[in-house]
Amino acid sequence: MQTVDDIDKLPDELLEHIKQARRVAVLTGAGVSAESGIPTFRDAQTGLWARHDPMSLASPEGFARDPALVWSWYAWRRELISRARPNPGHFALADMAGCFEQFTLITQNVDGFHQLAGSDPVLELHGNIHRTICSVAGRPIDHEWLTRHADSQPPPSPHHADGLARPDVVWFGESLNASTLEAAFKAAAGCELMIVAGTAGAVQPAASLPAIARDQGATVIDINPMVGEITRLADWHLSGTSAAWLPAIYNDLLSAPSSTERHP
Ligand code: BV8
Repeated sequence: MQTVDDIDKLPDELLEHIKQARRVAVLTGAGVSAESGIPTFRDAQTGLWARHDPMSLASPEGFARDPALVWSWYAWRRELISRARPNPGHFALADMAGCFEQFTLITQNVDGFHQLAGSDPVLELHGNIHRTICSVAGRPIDHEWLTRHADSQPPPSPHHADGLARPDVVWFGESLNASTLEAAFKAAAGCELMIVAGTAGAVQPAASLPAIARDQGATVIDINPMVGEITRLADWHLSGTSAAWLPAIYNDLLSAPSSTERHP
């Protein structure tokens, strides 16, 4: 693994790998939204939430134990997200998608910032905090219903007598959406380049994607100010923030010939 910390000069060898790639997969984690002001998942949650373990709140057991607390935690996070905006890292990923023949964006984040920055489609492995479902039937609950029943925390479900409103996110101990996960595995297995940005690589099965890419011969880039699980298996570690490195990569790509010129 080679570490690069000079944002102004991507090594020629790395730039060549990026320019020559036809099929690219990207895996993002909470670090990509850090510069939008969203605390990363394992950051000490600020204020009211400092005394709670996010791992226990983001679980079916935590919701069953105290639905009002979990509902309020997600309401706090939704409020934080609604006041924040995507950062240059999100926009650079949306922009660079057009530089490659195949570009698959896979995220562990639930904030919807990739879509807000223009990325489409986005494989949301862990769901989306802005969507709400019934805790029993799993069916979507619309905002109009939630507003009408805002006096209950959480609101009841319109789909099942025993159901409650819960965020449409994947909690610890819950399975991921099978087709989303299959698409992510397929992208990791078929890419020539995987860019991993802003993740500690601590949560499965998302954290297995970079190893799948590496094992089939892809070049793996880890963008992170710290060294973590992913760094150890990556070919390149771009030491620094995603809001700095992703635009730098895109700017270097812009100086390259267009994808059709590159791949006649
Ligand atoms: C499942 C939604 C079947 C909710 C989340 C195999 C082995 C061991 C354990 C397991 C396994 N398989 C399953 C498990 C259990 C569990 C798991 O992985 N546990 C871990 C903790 C050991 N996995 C599951 O339960 C998954 N389900 O597999 O179903 C099953 C079930 C049970 C048992 C077996 C099989 C479901 C996991 C999904 C959980 N839901 N989110 C919500 O958000 O509220 S996970 C949540 O935490 C996030 O979505 C994200 O995935 C994760 C946080 O990770 P990161 O994104 O990496 O964020 P983190 O804060 O950790 O790190 C931030 C990084 O950014 C750091 O490296 C930092 O240096 C960097 N950074 C900071 N600033 C910047 C930056 N980088 C760039 N720029 C910056 N500016």
